Amino acid sequence: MTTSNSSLVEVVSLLKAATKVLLIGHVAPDGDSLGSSIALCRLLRQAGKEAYVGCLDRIPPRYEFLLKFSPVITVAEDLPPDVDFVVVLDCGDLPRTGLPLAYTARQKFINIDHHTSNTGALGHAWVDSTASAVGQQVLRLLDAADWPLDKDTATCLYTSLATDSGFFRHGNTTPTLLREAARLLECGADARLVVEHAFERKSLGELCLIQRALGTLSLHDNNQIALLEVSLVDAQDCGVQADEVDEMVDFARAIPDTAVAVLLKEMAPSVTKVSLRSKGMLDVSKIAEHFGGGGHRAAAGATMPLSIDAARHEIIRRLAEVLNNA
Ligand SMILES: [Mn+2]
Repeated sequence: MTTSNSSLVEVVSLLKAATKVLLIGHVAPDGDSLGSSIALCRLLRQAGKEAYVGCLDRIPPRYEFLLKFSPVITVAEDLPPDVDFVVVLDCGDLPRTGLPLAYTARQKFINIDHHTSNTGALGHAWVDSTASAVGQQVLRLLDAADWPLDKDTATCLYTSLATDSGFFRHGNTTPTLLREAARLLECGADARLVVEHAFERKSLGELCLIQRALGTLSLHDNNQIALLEVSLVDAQDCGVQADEVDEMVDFARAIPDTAVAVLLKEMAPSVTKVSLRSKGMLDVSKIAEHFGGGGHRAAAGATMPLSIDAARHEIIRRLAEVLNNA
């Protein structure tokens, strides 16, 4: 799926006509899902609407600074019972929002997303896989709606653009992304605040877990695959939630001449999350989809109903198959 201007126009007119809206991203929230939801909430409130942000999963400490820009509903009981639309941002499938089935069953949906794996099946969908972050889509939306951009909303959108591009390091760092980030800075976005919290911050526990995870580094298939692991025991010992260490996969990707970096996180004895990063050659979203997940060409992930040992075996086997047939 790529950009469709008609869906942008449709989404703008639906939101302009709405009076009460809930914004929600995905579980295991990141800077894009939170930054874009909070930014859109602020824009809708400034346009005189009743708008709420929901996030029914733990917000990682590095993104807590965003809460000063808007309150966030964190328990399902506090969700507004009847809204004109639930706007789902940065994911396309309802289970990923964490919303209870009893709640979603009676809602209408707008979906704003940039994942290639999104088929556009959720409500009024605006899927633009050319966008590097949903924050860019929100920026286009506010222009199309002719809504003003204040400095705090700009900071939320800057968080979204910066985090989804790995602070302007990943392959999705396009000229457009940089121009739009510059526009956000011109509007007063506090880039230093975002960098300090969302990028530089590392708790003692996180450093302890990185130390342990680096000890698990293994190379496979003629060094084409670099793999790191976080066990449940190590995460618990260090007092860190496994969802806080996703960027650890960058250590594996740093090794020259590897084709793909893998991070395995043991979430429960037979639940393992896998994060995949490629250097461009390999489309890892295809690998993730094979295991029921999704993502982007260079960054993707899946949750596997397997022990960490079984997940390691499956992932290496699948990657080797694809790499050797490329
Ligand atoms: Mn995103």
